[in-house]
Amino acid sequence: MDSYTPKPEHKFTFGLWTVGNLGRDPFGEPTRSRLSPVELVRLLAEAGAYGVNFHDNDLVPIDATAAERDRIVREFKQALADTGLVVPMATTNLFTDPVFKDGAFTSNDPAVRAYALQKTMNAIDLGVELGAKVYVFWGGREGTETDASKNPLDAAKWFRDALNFLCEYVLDNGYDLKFALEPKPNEPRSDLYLPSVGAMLGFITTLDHPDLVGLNPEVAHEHMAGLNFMHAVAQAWDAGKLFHIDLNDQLFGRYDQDLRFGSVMLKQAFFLVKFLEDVGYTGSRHFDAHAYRSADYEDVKEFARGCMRTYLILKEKAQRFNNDAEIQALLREITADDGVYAFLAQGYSRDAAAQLRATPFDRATLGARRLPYERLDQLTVELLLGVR
Ligand code: GLT
Ligand code: MN
Ligand code: MN
Repeated sequence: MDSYTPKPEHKFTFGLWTVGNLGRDPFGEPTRSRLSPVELVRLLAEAGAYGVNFHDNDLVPIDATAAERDRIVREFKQALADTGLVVPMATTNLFTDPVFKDGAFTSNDPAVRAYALQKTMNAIDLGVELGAKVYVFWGGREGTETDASKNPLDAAKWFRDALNFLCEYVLDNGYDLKFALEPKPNEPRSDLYLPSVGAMLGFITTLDHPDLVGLNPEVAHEHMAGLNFMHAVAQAWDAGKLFHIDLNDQLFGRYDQDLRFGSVMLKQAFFLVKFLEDVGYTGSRHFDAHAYRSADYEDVKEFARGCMRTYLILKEKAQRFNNDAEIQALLREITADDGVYAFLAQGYSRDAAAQLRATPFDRATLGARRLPYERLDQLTVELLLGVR
């Protein structure tokens, strides 16, 4: 037990599909044998996780009978009770089965769209039964290989109609559940619709119940598009839409890697953790990552521990950054405000505009102002490298 040991208050969660990943990739067969949901719950409990999330079919196979479903759910609930793990989030698998090869809510086939809705209603019931308060929508197949195949305006309408229908379903059933949309730019489709956090935020404003719908941003997905994830998270937070978060790691310009949190882009991970902790994000810290294909289940446990431990180490580094006298003095210098422009703080008024127009600016002096960002960044790097 040290200060990097995960505790329930940290709200570290994993999907069944993360530690349950078999090591299959497009070029190779599985390298790990399948563990049951109950075994995965035990593994997560041993690693120190707080919660476990799932797709409907991570728990109940797509072709299970009603009796099988009931037995599986009963055993899973028992494993939760035995370990103390909770289920904060659930979601639907709308991507594995061939029925979804052209999309789920945005399939060209109305029967597939209807089936996707029905499957999601059932999966929402399952998630709510197990205590989920957040319901994720990752549209893994909602996209195209060829734009000859689909009109993006039709796709947007179908996706909107589906979310509106499902929001009504949640309200009608009195469920305490919010939706979190998870954007991704590509993979497995060549292009996915609504590819970034910004795109999803815009889309949510077109829904019938925008208050019920927020974001589940994922590190890897914004990185795949070469974007600054922390900025995307900040925008979602600013809009009151950071309902959930998928933490992992990913180098720019690569296939979908889903690496252990903080394993490749440490500085980005640091500023992300610092942001989440500074603003007081209280939701799950969900790790949507998987262990290397070379790992056995002992190593999978190390992977899970590593995600949480790195988060907590970075959290401590963030505190150190906030308490570092030299760093804070630099930040005060950079953001100094003598109050001269306080008249702009209330926004536009005719008086403020007139006063602004009459204000002289010394452009050369402003442009020559000292901004010691090299010093600041080096101090940050030294702090991260452990010599500060
Ligand atoms: C899938 C995907 C993830 C999503 C999951 C939720 S499943 O593994 O790569 O990013 O969050 O459907
Ligand atoms: Mn991913
Ligand atoms: Mn994800």
